[in-house]
Amino acid sequence: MMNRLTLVLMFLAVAITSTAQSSSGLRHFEAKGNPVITDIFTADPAVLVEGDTLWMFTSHDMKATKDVDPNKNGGYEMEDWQLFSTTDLRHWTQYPCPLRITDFAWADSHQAFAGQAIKRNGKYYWYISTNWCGIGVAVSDKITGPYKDALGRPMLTVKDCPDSKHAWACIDPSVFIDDDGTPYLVWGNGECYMARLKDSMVELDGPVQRIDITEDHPFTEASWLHKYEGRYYLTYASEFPEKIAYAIADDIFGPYETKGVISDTPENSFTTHPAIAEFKGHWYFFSHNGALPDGGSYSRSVIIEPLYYNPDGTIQFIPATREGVSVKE
Ligand code: FUB
Repeated sequence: MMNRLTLVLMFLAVAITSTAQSSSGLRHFEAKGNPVITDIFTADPAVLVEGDTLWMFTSHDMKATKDVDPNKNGGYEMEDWQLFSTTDLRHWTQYPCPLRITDFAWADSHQAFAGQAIKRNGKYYWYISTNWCGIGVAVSDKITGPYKDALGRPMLTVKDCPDSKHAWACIDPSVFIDDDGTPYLVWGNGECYMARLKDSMVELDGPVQRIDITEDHPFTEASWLHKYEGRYYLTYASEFPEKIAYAIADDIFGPYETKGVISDTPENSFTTHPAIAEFKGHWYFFSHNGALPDGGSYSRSVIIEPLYYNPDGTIQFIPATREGVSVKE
């Protein structure tokens, strides 16, 4: 039988543990299917696998939690980016906000659009977009930050999107390091662009090249590059409202052959935004919908589904479910 002293000691242990968690700024939660994160609105997932940990970098929609003019900022109210980690896709940790749009003094748009982070030479480089002010890059010695603007100016602007005419063409950077160690950046809205990066990760190494995507599944935005069995997969948001389509190439700069739609327009959101990664021997697809209460196209939520390849390397259609991933070890 527990005596009173034991009960008091147990209570103190619990109290001390929760205080330690809140003072460290970490928040632990369990995902109950899709959407994965239910207490803030998250969008544009980008993932980085390190050993047994999957890190997820997201945009942060603040529309539903703020009293804002619905016509302001073209509907988006996005001031910072968020970081999460998991070892089983079910138990998650959220970290103190590692990067804000105000960390980029030149970003007069004040819009923290989609980005992706990667590790190189012992540092983490986080490429972000800002709507019409261009693509920036932040750097940190630790994945959890603090991150600082690596250049003090945009790394790319609409001038680096030579075939584009609209102000928001230079968004949605996705970074990829090939097996031989060469880094690449792919980005764009309306038109898709790609360039090799220097080892410094903050400068282009060679010309910007336009990636032609055939008209059967036209390119809108949200490119994501990955490699599977020696071939390059360019996954992207197509048409509007957006679906996710993909194309495959033998050379990273193409030509890319479109292979079809792998995910339909998500529930209650006219945008969608893919990430694809292998984690613990299984492949996963990350995206967003607007399915939370108060959710919508400007208050989105990250979802995760399993992804399967056919024997010829094509990707099976990914139905949207509320169940999400089942945890696989
Ligand atoms: O989240 C803002 C923008 O909406 C992203 O940059 C696009 O990919 C779309 O998801």
